[in-house]
Parts: sequence; C-alpha cells; structure tokens
Amino acid sequence: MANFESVAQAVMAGKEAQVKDEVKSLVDSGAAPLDIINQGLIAGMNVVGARFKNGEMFVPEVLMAARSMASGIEIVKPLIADKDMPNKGTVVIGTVKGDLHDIGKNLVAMMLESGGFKVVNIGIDIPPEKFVDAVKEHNPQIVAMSALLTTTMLHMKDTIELFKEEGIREKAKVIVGGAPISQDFSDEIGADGFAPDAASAVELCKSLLGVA
Ligand code: B12
Repeated sequence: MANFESVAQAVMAGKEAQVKDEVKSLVDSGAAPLDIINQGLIAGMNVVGARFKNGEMFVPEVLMAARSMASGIEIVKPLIADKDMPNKGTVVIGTVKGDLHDIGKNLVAMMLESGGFKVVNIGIDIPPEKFVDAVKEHNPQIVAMSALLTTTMLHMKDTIELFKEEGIREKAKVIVGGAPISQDFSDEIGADGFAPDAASAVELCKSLLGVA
C-alpha cells in the first residue's frame, strides 16, 4: 500500500518508477495532491538534502532522488491550482558567461524547487545581458549565479554591475556559489549572499526572503 512515508522512502532511494507508481496510486485513493507533495515528495527530498550536506549521500544519488521527486511532482501538478503550488519566491538561476559547468547549479535548482521555490533555470554560459533580460521577464526575488572556473567567476561582478547600470539591482537579491566562490568573494563583488552547497543555498534563500 502506498502512503506518504513510502513515497518519501522511494524518493530517498531515487527509485523513479516506484515514485511514479506510488504517487499514482495515492492520487487514485483520493489523497490530497498538496499532501502528496509536502508529506511525501518534499519530505523525502528534505532528508536527501540533509544527508548530502552531512556527506552521507553523493551527487549521483542526489540527482536520482531529485529526478524521482520531479517525476512525482509532474503527476500531481495538473491537479493543483497554480496559486496553491508551494511558492516561497521565484529564483532565476544560471551559470555565468564562458562557464559550461552545470551539475552543481542544477542540484541547487532542484533543491530550491523541492524547498518550495519557483525556479527558472536559464542554463549555462549566460552573459550579464541575459541575466538582465531574465530579471525583467520573470521578476524573481532572487538571482542565483554559479561559476566553477576562476576565470569565469569575475563575470558575476560584471553581472551585478550591469544590474546597477540597468537600475534593477534592488529588484532581486543576488546570491553566488560554485567551487571557487567564497563568502569573501561574495562580499567583495557586492552580492547578497553565498552558500557552499545546495542545502545551504535553500537556507540562504529562505533567510534572505524571511520565509520559513
Ligand atoms: C564535471 C567537471 C567538468 C565537466 C562539466 C560537466 C557539467 N555538465 O557540468 C566538463 C568535462 C564539461 C568540464 C569542463 C571543463 N573544466 Co571542469 N570540472 C568538473 C569537476 C570534475 C566537477 C564539477 C562538479 O560538477 N562538481 C560537483 C558539483 C555538485 O559541485 P559544485 O559544482 O561545486 O556545486 C556545489 C557547490 O559549489 C554549490 N553551488 C554551485 N553553484 C552554485 C550556485 C549558487 C548560487 C549557490 C548558492 C551554490 C552553488 O552547490 C553545489 C551542490 O552542493 C571539477 C572539479 C571539482 N572538484 O570541482 C572540474 C573543474 C571545475 N574544471 C576545471 C577546468 C579547468 C575545466 C576546463 C577548462 C577543462 C578544459 N581544459 O577543457 C573545462 C571548461 C569548460 C567550460 N568552459 O566551462 C577546473 C577549474 C580550475 C579553476 N580553478 O578554474 C576544475 C576545478 C578541475 C581542476 N581541478 O582543474 N569540467
């Protein structure tokens, strides 16, 4: 018998087919779609986030868990009015210009989504102008930039400078991350925050927006 706990367990184990089956049978048995998301899918992903942070789970397992969770959400999403979808705020996320690394960025995106944020993932090799366009189009509360190369991390500063020139710096909080990024670098370029990993990125976004 499927229940919220077994859905959460299947997410933790990254068993996508099982997550789908269990979610479908919960839907058929009349469980509330939001409960399936919050008490099943997101509950499982929260455990994954904590285990990843503690070094008890590794990137491939986390990606499988995140994918399983996303498949489950796809099944229940059509049953939920948009306004009822958990939304703590919108985050535009991308990897900066010249940088093609996206594994960490995608992890952050998926963890934010499972943390209840609406995420607009604009991809890799994103020049400052495209970040500006995305802010104008999506009105995010947070812009998240990722860089894995010491040569490309400087484009984070360029992007923040262009936000200022365009008069949109105050529209959204800017957070930065990626292996070469530090709190000092974040302060130096005038970002609003830095987080060393995906689970901390979720906490950072929550605290910047003052949401639980
Ligand atoms: C996988 C990888 C690649 C893959 C990328 C595949 C992909 N789709 O992403 C490929 C093979 C394409 C690649 C290419 C290159 N790479 Co590479 N790559 C790596 C490697 C091995 C792992 C990166 C990774 O995915 N880590 C796992 C993820 C989960 O960790 P993460 O990215 O750090 O993300 C976490 C945090 O940083 C944080 N985070 C990440 N983004 C954000 C954003 C925000 C807002 C926040 C809050 C947090 C956050 O949360 C994440 C999850 O916890 C690293 C080595 C390393 N140890 O980092 C080298 C590394 C980054 N690469 C390196 C280099 C040099 C290159 C190349 C130039 C190699 C070459 N000569 O062609 C090219 C550059 C291509 C380009 N233009 O981008 C160097 C960079 C050196 C430097 N100091 O600049 C590294 C460090 C390897 C090394 N030791 O030399 N690479």
